[in-house]
Amino acid sequence: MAQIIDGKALAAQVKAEVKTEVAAWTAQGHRPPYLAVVLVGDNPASASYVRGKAKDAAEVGINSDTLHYETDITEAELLDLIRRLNQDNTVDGILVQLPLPDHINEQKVIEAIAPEKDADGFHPASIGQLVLGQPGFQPATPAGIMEMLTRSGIPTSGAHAVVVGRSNIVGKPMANLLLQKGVDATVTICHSRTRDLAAITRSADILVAAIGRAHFITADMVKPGATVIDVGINRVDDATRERGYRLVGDVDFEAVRDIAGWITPVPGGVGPMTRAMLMRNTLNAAKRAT
Ligand code: L34
Repeated sequence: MAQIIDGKALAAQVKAEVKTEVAAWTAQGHRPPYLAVVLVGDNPASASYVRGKAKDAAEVGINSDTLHYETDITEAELLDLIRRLNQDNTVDGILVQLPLPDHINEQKVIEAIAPEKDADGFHPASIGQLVLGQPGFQPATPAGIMEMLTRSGIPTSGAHAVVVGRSNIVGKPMANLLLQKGVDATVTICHSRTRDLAAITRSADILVAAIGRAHFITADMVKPGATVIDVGINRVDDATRERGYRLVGDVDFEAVRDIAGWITPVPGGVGPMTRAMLMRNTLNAAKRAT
């Protein structure tokens, strides 16, 4: 039976550290760090994640506002808002929650954010620094996964890490972090066109599932003793729940936990850790601003 990697508990550790650092920072006479969160439209999942971010910020002593706009905001209006936040010296970090409506070019919006306020680490400048192994803002989800591995004492050097999914916000940065000098994993990236996926995932010592399909990773795809990191957050109908749905990951948790050595749950795994790493990025943005 696999050991559970408790994302909620690890996120609480990270948040406690950030809280101590924020207190030390303000004790030196600085104002508290400030994060502007931009939310467009009424996607219930996005609204829920953004509420979580605001709650975490308050908990660690970071000030934040959620700037909520209707779905019909134009791309030009959104770009103009970002320009104003870029120029506002009281704003340390800017985050535009994704996905955006179809009429808005996400990449254009990401690139409009001043690199020194890129709390999400999605700007090409941040991605470039990550790939080069230079200090900079790292996307919160893959950075959180690295913390989970380190804090759980899971060895990475020489390990075969298989990342399933090639998104700009998880798969690509995740693979690059695992590849860094000092982490030293041997990395394979798989995606929807990969042939004989199960043969590859079965050779993984560390398997990161970021596909976006409920229960996609089944027990037969996992090597006994492997570390399985589940990035998926899928809503499946569940009439027994008050909300009418429950959250499940990309991994068939109940079956895979009998095979794996370590496994992250959903909820309470990667999600809370993502939020905690965002707080760390925001603090770093405030420190870099002075
Ligand atoms: N710009 N867009 C931007 N930055 C991000 O870092 C994100 N991401 C992803 C979606 N879009 C983004 C998030 O914030 C995914 N994501 C995220 C963050 C937190 C949680 C899930 C996804 C989270 O808190 N999950 C909880 C359950 C939350 C619930 O009940 O809905 C968990 O325990 O997994």
